[in-house]
Amino acid sequence: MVFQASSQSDLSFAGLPLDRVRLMGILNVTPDSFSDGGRLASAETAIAKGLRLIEQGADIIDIGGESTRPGAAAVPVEEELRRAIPVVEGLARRGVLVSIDTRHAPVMQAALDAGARIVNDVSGLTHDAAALPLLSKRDASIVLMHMRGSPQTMNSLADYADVVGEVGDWLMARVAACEAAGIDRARLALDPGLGFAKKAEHSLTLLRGVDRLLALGLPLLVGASRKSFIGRLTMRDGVMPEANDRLGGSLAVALLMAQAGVRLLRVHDVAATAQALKMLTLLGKPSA
Ligand code: HH2
Repeated sequence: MVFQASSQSDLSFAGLPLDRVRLMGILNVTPDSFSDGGRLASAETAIAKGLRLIEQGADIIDIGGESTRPGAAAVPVEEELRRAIPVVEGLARRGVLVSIDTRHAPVMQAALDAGARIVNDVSGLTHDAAALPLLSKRDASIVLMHMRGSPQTMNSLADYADVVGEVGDWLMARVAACEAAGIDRARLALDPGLGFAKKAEHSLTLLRGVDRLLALGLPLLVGASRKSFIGRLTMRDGVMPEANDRLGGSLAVALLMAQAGVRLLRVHDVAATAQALKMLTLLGKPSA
């Protein structure tokens, strides 16, 4: 199979040259991600986990205090702040490049004040009207992800004639909205939002059509790690592998995306992904 070279290697994101694949390690600070109680213990546990992900090869740590899984209940902003900000502060203080995964302007603001340098918004800065004006005054880098509706409603909105084209058009409209608000496109990365208002077939089509998304000319971030579409597409005897049992599928997607020229991957399993990418490079199939 011949993969077309892309120009991602000429780009950078949040100060990281995209001359090679960069891993965004996922650090969820939702209650179900902690086995023990106690907020301080939770923050310390999360900071230690973030540092471990960096040792394993992550370039960015993406901290999220609100689950955006399909059907997940919304979390009050105060609670999201209490969960995420001490962890942002603890990791930023240790020199980690921190991304805050939030749809809420007050959380973006507090995270940037605490040292985060990337805002990762699954709503592409559409959820909170205060987000664009806020970010026009700050110099953070921004991930614009495609979705429709909210985590509560998105599954019913997965209806596309040309999912790659429609997602690309929507993302470029968000780039235009950012530029109109005074945000330079050099600060932006795009993300097709696998699994967000997408049926499994849509996520597959987006991955197969990644060249068209790369051709948009902005850094492209892909988050397939442990997503339910991998589980749904790899069912055995009608049983879907649990999130923890989707590493094989997640690595397959990561390697194919790297070969296609994607330079930003959002992953849970940093060590395994870094090892797989190392082998890809050694085998003479470095990303384009
Ligand atoms: N996926 C999730 C959350 N944030 N951000 C970006 N840019 N791209 C993604 O694909 C993306 C994202 C999925 O969130 P959730 O289902 O809560 O699980 P997890 O954070 O463990 O991936």
